[in-house]
Parts: sequence; structure tokens; C-alpha cells
Amino acid sequence: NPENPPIITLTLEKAGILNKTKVSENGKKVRKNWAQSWTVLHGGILTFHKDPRSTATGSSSRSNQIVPEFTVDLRGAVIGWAAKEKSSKKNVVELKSRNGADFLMQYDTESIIQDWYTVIMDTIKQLEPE
Ligand code: I3S
Repeated sequence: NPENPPIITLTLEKAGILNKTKVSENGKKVRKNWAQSWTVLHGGILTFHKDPRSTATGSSSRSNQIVPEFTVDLRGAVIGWAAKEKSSKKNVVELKSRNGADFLMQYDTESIIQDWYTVIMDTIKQLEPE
């Protein structure tokens, strides 16, 4: 019905601790730097925040909780289980953003990473044009 365009409501939200590293930026490979991140999915945007417990400078820890280290717009992003050669770690998910920033996300507990995989996949699908 053209008089009632669909209103897309992004209801999928999640937050938790994950291991992550950026692997490419603007389509160019960058050196891995695995670190624990407070990871938040809200409104179709995924943000990685430095774990305040892991920062050397205590003074910056408060702002780290507010200002993300990385922001990934999930519109047009692609998620998949990472191929063996991408990492020696287990349970690794690869997230490729539309702007050429790629990340690996990992957690030893399979159910934790499986839940993230599902919620990110469902969000990407919600953001796809009809
Ligand atoms: O894919 P790579 O380069 O073998 O990734 C490993 C390296 O980044 C390594 O760091 P340095 O090369 O800077 O020392 C990390 O410590 C490893 O964790 C990386 O591999 P995994 O397999 O853990 O993703």
C-alpha cells in the first residue's frame, strides 16, 4: 500500500563482552590487535568500546564507556563464520562492513558467539530493502 509505507523498527538490541580485532580498513589489510571489547548493538549500529578494565590510563576509562572505539553500520554489512586461515582461534565470526572495515569477533563459549551471529544476521536482514 503506497499510502502506508512500512515503518521499519529496529528492535534488536544486545550488549556484552567479546574479543575483537579489526582486520581491514578501507578494504586494506591492517595488523590484528585482539582485545576484549564491550560490544553494543543498538538501532542497526554495532559499537565496540574499549574494556575500561584493560586501559592503562584510568582517567580515560569513563569516556571509553561512552565514546566507541569502532562503529559499524550494519546496513549492507556481511557476516559469516571465519574460514580456518583467518584465525587460529575458535568460534570466530567475520563482519564486513559496506565501507570496507572488516572485523573478527570471537568468544570461546560457542553459545555466546552464536547469539551474536544470529542477532547481527537478523539485523542485517531487517536493514535490507524490500
Ligand atoms: O593472522 P595473523 O597475523 O597470524 O594473526 C596473529 C597476529 O596478529 C599475532 O600478533 P603479532 O603478529 O602482532 O605478534 C596475534 O597475537 C595473534 O593472535 C594473531 O592470530 P590469531 O590466529 O589469534 O587470530
